[in-house]
Amino acid sequence: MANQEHHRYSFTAEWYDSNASLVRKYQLLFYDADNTVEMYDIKNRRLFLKRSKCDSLRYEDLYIGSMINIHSRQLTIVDYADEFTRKQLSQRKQRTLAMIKPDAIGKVGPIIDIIYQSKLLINQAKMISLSTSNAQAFYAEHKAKPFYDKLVRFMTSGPVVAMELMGEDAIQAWRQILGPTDSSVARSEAPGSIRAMFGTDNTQNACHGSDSPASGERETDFFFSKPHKNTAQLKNCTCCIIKPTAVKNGQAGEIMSAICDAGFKMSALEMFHLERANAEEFLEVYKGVVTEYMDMVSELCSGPSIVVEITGSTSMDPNTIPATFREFVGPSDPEIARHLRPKTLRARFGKNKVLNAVHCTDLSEDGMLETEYFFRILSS
Ligand code: 3AN
Repeated sequence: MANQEHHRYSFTAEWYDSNASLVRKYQLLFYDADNTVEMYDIKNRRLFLKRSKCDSLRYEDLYIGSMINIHSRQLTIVDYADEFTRKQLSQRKQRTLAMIKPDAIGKVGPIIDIIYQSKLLINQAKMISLSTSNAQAFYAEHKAKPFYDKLVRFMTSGPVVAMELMGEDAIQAWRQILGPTDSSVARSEAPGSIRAMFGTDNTQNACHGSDSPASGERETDFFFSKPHKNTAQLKNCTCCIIKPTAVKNGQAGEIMSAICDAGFKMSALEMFHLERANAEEFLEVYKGVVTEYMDMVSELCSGPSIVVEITGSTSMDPNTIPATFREFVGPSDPEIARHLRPKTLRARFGKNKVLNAVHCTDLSEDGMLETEYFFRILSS
């Protein structure tokens, strides 16, 4: 530890005070030596929060646009507040578009797991079906190429998952993980790469990655700056939320793989950065019923969660999906789950009653309602 350099990072952060209906601005200081934070109220020029520990906040969470939770208050980082922080952190923020193509849609779990094993951060994610005109526009630069029509047909043959990845040198890092364009070349030259493992040839090559900083910006904007219809079917379904702590711990890919291995289908998927008011509204039925309600709310808005619409394989009775999935998720307390039902998701991935890795719909009749809350009401 002796030689390790420690730093203080400084940001401008905003908090929406719903009581006063106004946005309050703070200077937020983060000390990486002991994971402490300190806050100053900018307008009133006074200390707002004296330096104190905030274990849930990590260095990786500190970037412009990030929503962070400090002692149950949800703040958005809007700017760097000094040159040191700007210099140090702006290098890390390259964006790239990663897309899981239709041929690899059954491999979303393993692919997301590979991303979380790398140093890249998933900042946004959404499953969509590309229309022909969107696919043509996305690949406009290849319009004159002989494979263009085939490529457009392939890209519209089923759903894709678009993701904004962020990190230092994200474009190069993701292309390295992808391997060469042609999957058979990938198998000989980069056998551990995604295209080697999950691709077929040079069109059906599992995933896409931006090839330059300019295309990284353009392509992430293409998917995330305007609305694209999600793939939710909103019937015969149930709702699964991979909660922020599980996402932060890099468990989302493994959880998705476990869900698919158990025979469920992920028919829609989107990352949500829930605001506190939405978390409270969604969990309202537990208010006054479950003692951990407030902690459950805090957990649900403590960072990005990945929400999945779960449907069944053809062999499953569609009416029983919420109940069958709930069985598979297991008792809400992971300690109990580990004793009684060790193969369930919460037994495998949960820590305690609040940090229990996943939420699933409790009552069968609510499966559709909860899925609608995310994929119809909140989905952009
Ligand atoms: P990459 O995705 O590796 O950057 P690009 O940008 O040259 O490769 O090509 C875009 C997409 O076009 C590829 N992902 C692949 O699906 C398809 N493609 C590229 N070259 C060929 C080819 N020779 N034949 C068929 N499809 C191709």
